[in-house]
Amino acid sequence: MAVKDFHIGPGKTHVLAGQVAFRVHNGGPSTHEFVVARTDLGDADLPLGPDGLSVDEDSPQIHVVTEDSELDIGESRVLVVSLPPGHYVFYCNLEGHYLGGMHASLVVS
Ligand SMILES: [Cu+2]
Repeated sequence: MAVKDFHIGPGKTHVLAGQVAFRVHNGGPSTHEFVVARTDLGDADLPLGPDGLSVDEDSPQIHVVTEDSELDIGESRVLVVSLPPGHYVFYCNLEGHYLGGMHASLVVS
């Protein structure tokens, strides 16, 4: 998994349910965050909050599973999450980054 301006590249788009390890590397050139949410919506169709610049994580259509905030440039982290089957999206929710294209989908089965 790589996050960088303005891209999130999934290593895979389909994994098996259970413990899923995300190795997240911030390729810069700015600070990013990494949010995993369960939703039936497509990764490009998430509702925006009142600022119009970031995803509305209070929306009943989105269930945030985990989030790793403020990855510094060049930093790598491993996030291990237990994921039941479903449709997930990940994105960076710093102002404007989602709109810039920092989102991707993952199917867990
Ligand atoms: Cu970002």
